Amino acid sequence: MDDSEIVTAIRERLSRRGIDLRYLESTGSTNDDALRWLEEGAPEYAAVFADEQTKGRGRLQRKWVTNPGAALAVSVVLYPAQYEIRQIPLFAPLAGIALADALEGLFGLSPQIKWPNDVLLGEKKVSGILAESHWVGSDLRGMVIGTGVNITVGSIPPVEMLTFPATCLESELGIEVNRWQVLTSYLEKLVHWREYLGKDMFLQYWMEHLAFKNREVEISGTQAEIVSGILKGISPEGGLLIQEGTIQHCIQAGDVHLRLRES
Ligand code: BT5
Repeated sequence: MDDSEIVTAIRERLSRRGIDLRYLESTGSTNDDALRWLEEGAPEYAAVFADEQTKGRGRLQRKWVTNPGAALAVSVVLYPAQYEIRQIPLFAPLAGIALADALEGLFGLSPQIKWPNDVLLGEKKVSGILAESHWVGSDLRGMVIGTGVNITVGSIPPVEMLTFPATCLESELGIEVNRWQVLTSYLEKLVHWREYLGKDMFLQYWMEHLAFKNREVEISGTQAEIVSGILKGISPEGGLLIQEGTIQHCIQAGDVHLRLRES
């Protein structure tokens, strides 16, 4: 089967789960495409997948590299219900949980979720997630969750571009990986875990897969002072719990960096 036949088969399979997938050979950023689609009235679970991104974005306009044929770049439209507005910080972890679950199920890997928004294999970044909200005044119109997953070695950017070590699925597994299979499983898991957003099962899965648990870490950010201590877990609202002596900090997601403290 060539790519267009595969896409047709996948579109059909995903549409049975309520996912409407658009495929682009090359685009600037799938998050921009999905945000545009949202403005035009996209259905929930409208998804844009591209083979290549020329202006892939990370947080705070950092660059995300998606080389042709080497990676997954997919963005999904979601409409948080009124009661979920206070759970907005859980939407990026939702994607991390869905991807971790897909990688465990497909390949028996042991992925870890680096708070708030990366998926790691062997303490190296295999995936980055960017959740963006579309507000009109104080009205939340919808959200887009973009996920990049490195599949072949060609997906890994040059080391001088990296702020954290990177890896890809094929390097970790030592076998060829079918990215269409990863895409399908990830989107199906996203729909599955959306039902459990913020519930005990969600928080438990997240805790079990939280990177650097019980290790000494350092958190820094643009406005925050540096906090260092033992990473204890996450709060039900999605904050990161850090124990510094007798003080417990609860760090909220934003532009914060989490790193292991060298001993
Ligand atoms: C992220 O940002 O990790 C979120 C990346 C989200 C990418 C997806 S792809 C689909 C959708 N469309 C988009 O335009 N974006 C989303 P952040 O935590 O800020 O990390 C960015 C940093 O990761 C960069 O500054 C690089 O150091 C590093 N980086 C860039 N490309 C990478 C890659 N392919 N693999 C690993 N690290 C990478």
